[in-house]
Order: sequence, then structure tokens, then C-alpha cells
Amino acid sequence: MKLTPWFKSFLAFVSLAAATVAPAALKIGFAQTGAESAWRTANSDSMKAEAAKRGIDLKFSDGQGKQENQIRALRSFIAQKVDAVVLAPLVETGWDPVLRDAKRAGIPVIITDRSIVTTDETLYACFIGSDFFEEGRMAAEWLAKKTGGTGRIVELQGTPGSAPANERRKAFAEGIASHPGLKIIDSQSGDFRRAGGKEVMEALLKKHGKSIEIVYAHNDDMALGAIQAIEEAGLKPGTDIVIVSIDAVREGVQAVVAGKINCTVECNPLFGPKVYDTVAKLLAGQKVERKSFNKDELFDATNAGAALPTRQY
Ligand code: GZL
Repeated sequence: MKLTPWFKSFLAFVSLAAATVAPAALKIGFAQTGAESAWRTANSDSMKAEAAKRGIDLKFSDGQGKQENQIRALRSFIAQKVDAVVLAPLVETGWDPVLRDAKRAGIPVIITDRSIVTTDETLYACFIGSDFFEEGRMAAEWLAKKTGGTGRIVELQGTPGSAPANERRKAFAEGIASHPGLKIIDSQSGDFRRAGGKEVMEALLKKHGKSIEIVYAHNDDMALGAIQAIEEAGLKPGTDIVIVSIDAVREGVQAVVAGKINCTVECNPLFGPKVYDTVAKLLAGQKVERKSFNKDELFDATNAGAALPTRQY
């Protein structure tokens, strides 16, 4: 069949247009816990910045500290037929029904930051986060060395029912068990919030007064709130009361340099690149690690000053 000049140029245009149309941007739904701490903000910033860098259409939902908001967001992502879902679960339980819906819709789910308890491990593809047990163990080991294994401890717990609160509490208690001189005399939740840490520390100081020798805070934001309460009570944080914390956010490491926090165990929030690399592998049908832990280190007076200038969060 002889092609007219017009038809030839039409075919050339169509093939050129097809070649230049960019593939549709990857659509990923991210259900974040909320904005309760500096760590959380750094985690959200990492996810958003990396998505922008990679041209990913990120549907970001701030759960505002409520599981029902996160579940609602997941349902919305499923309705929008996103390519993948990322969930930072506020608490460990209550996820199976909505994750079953994602599975039925054929949408892969990545659990980040905090783990979940589920009756069906096939409901999510993998977990990317930190090892909270290891963080609690590192905090206990450092404290035992610092104090020679004696001291009366008050514990500021994270969000009730959350994996970091449960696991940091359990591992720390196990870590100090071999030092009978180290005693947890009280333990209350400040919900990972600075204001919560201050309020709880004020109450504990009223209740226990000068018998408090150590604070073990599940995150830096609560430790920083506790520092305010300790100073308002006329005591010197880091000297009159030893403070051990977790996260190593910038302000936490600065407090170590200032001698107000004695030790903070890092919990790296910069997941963006690893999460999106994992999504790409999943969508390409490649195998991914079932559990992938970020590397965390510890900061105290010996290394915080040198580390501060290059801290990324
Ligand atoms: C830990 C993360 C915790 C941080 C807190 O991975 O889930 O939640 O330790 C944050 O600062 O609020």
C-alpha cells in the first residue's frame, strides 16, 4: 500500500509523540503518625524531599496522632488506586482489616519506622526502621557504665501501645536487670511530646523530689521537656539528674554538648531513599529484605561535639 506524504508525516508525529510522553508518575500513599516530635518532622521531610527529587506523586497524610485517621487515609489511597502504600503505624495493633483491603486491591504495603502485630504476615511486604530493642539495650549499657550500676530512675515512656515505647521499655528493663542497684521507681507516658515530657517530669519531681537520680526518656523531645521542668525546680539537668534519651535529633545532641543530656542513642529518621528504592524493587517484582534496620549510634560527651556540625536532622 502506497503511503501518501500526509500519512507518512502523521505516522512520524504519532511515533515521536509516543516516544516523548513521560511515563505516568509513581503514585505512593504515605500515612504518617502525626507531627509529635522533631524526629517525626525529620522523617516526614525525608519522605517528601526524596519523593520530589524522584518525581514521585506522594499522597501525604498526617494522622494527627490518631489511628483512625491513618486507617481513613489508607482507605483513601486504596480508592485512588495508588501504586504502593507506606504506613508508619502509630500503634502496633488494629491494622489487619485495612491491610486486607490493600492486599485485595493488589497494592503492596511497606511498614516503616514502627512495627505492627498482625495475624497475617502476608499483609505487608516488608519493614524498614530502627531496632528499638537495640536502642533500649544501648541506653541501659551506657547508663550502667556511667553510674557504676546504681541509681533511682524515672522513665518517660513514649506513646502507649506503640512499638518504640513497648520495645525501648522492655529492652532497657532487661538491660539494667543485671545491676540491682539501678531501680525504675516510676514510669509514665509523655506521648513522645516535649510538653508531655515537661508535664510528667513536673509531676514526678513533686512525687519523688530529690530521690530522682536518673531520667530515662524514650525520645529527645520528652527529655528536653523534662530538662525545662528540672531547671524550673532549681536542679541542674545532666549533673544533679543524669539524663539518658533516644533519637539524637539536633537539639538532643546540642543538649549533650551543653551537658544537659548525658547520652542520646540515635534513631535515624531519614528513610526516604531506602523506602522508595524498596518500592521500585517491589513493583519490578524483585525480592526485598523482610526486615531492614537502619544503623544507629550513640552520642555522649565524648563524641557529640564532633558529630554536631554534620548532623542531617
Ligand atoms: C522511632 C519513632 C519515635 C521517635 C519519636 O522510630 O517512632 O516516634 O523516637 C517519634 O521521637 O515521635
